[in-house]
This record gives sequence, structure tokens and C-alpha cells, in this order.
Amino acid sequence: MALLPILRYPDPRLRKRAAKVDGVSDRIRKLIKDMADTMYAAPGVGLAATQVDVHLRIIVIDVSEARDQLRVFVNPELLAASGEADIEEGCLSVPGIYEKVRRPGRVTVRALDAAGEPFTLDVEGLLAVCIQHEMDHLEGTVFVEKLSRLKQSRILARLRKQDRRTVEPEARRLVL
Ligand code: GNR
Ligand code: NI
Repeated sequence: MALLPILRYPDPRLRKRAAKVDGVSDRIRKLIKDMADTMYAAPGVGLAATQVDVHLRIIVIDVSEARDQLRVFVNPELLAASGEADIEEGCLSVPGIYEKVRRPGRVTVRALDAAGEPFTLDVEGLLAVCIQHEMDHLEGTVFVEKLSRLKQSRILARLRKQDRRTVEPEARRLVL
């Protein structure tokens, strides 16, 4: 099992646009496995490759209570979106911050699974929101950037404060 380090907002690498995967090879399947391990360990309900500094269009999601229904999306495409959801989102790249985001509540997505087989999924609720949250990561967008300017600057201030508390006093003196 390999746990991958997760980039933290506002790391500029979170802004990169991910490239299409050109076939699900063994190397890609190993990455998917490591992403799933990292998501479950975090713990989170989803993870985009962008968050582990791999800029390929790969998402893993598990919104099940028992944490036993892993879903893998390679090269996901949104075929349709409708309705409205207003749920509180969190992000492993923005620890401790939770904010409501308005998005379509129902989506139809097409992707390849871990075997490289295409599938289409029509979903609503948390899974639909999570798919969109992860697809945003692949475009270089973190959910914070969908909030008002005021909320964004408050979040940045809170994150800076958290970091100051987490960094060792010794290291802090060095970077001052
Ligand atoms: O763990 C996560 N929870 C979550 C809750 C509501 C909407 C989206 C998410 S995704 C997030 C994990 C993560 O950062 N994925 O990119
Ligand atoms: Ni996220």
C-alpha cells in the first residue's frame, strides 16, 4: 500500500489542467490503487489525481457508508447536468474548511473504469456533487474558488493561521 502526499490549497500545482489518459495500463492501475488507498486513509469520499500532483484525468470516489463501493472514473465527461444542489463541501486539499456550494444536483457522466471499459452513469445527491467537485480539480479548480471573494479571503487567512500553528517554532524562525 502506498499513501501519496496530498497538495494543500493554495499550492499552484492544484491549478494545473489534467491531461487525458491514453489507455488504462498497469501503471495507471497502480496509480488508481494508490489513489484509493490515499482517499480511504485520509479519509475522504473522493480524490482527483491533481491532488496527488499527477496531472492525468483520473478520479476515485466512494460515498458508501461501509466504504466498500469504490468508483473509478478515467477521462470523465459530463454528458448532462440539471437541477440544483446546495450541499456543504469539504476538500482534502483545504483541511478544516466546509462551505455550501451551489451546483447542478443531477449529472450524467461517461468515463472509463479501472479495466478501461466505458460506462455511463446517471446520478444525483452526494455522488453527483462529488463527481463535479473532482472534475473541477482536473480543470485546476478548487471548490473555494467557486465562493465569493470575501469568503475566499477569509479562508486564505484561516489557512495561514492554521499553518502558523502547525509549523514547528524552530522551522518558523528559519522562514521568517
Ligand atoms: O472528502 C470529501 N468530501 C466531500 C464532501 C462534499 C462534497 C465533496 C467532497 S470531496 C472531498 C474529498 C476531496 O477533496 N476530493 O477532491
Ligand atoms: Ni477536493
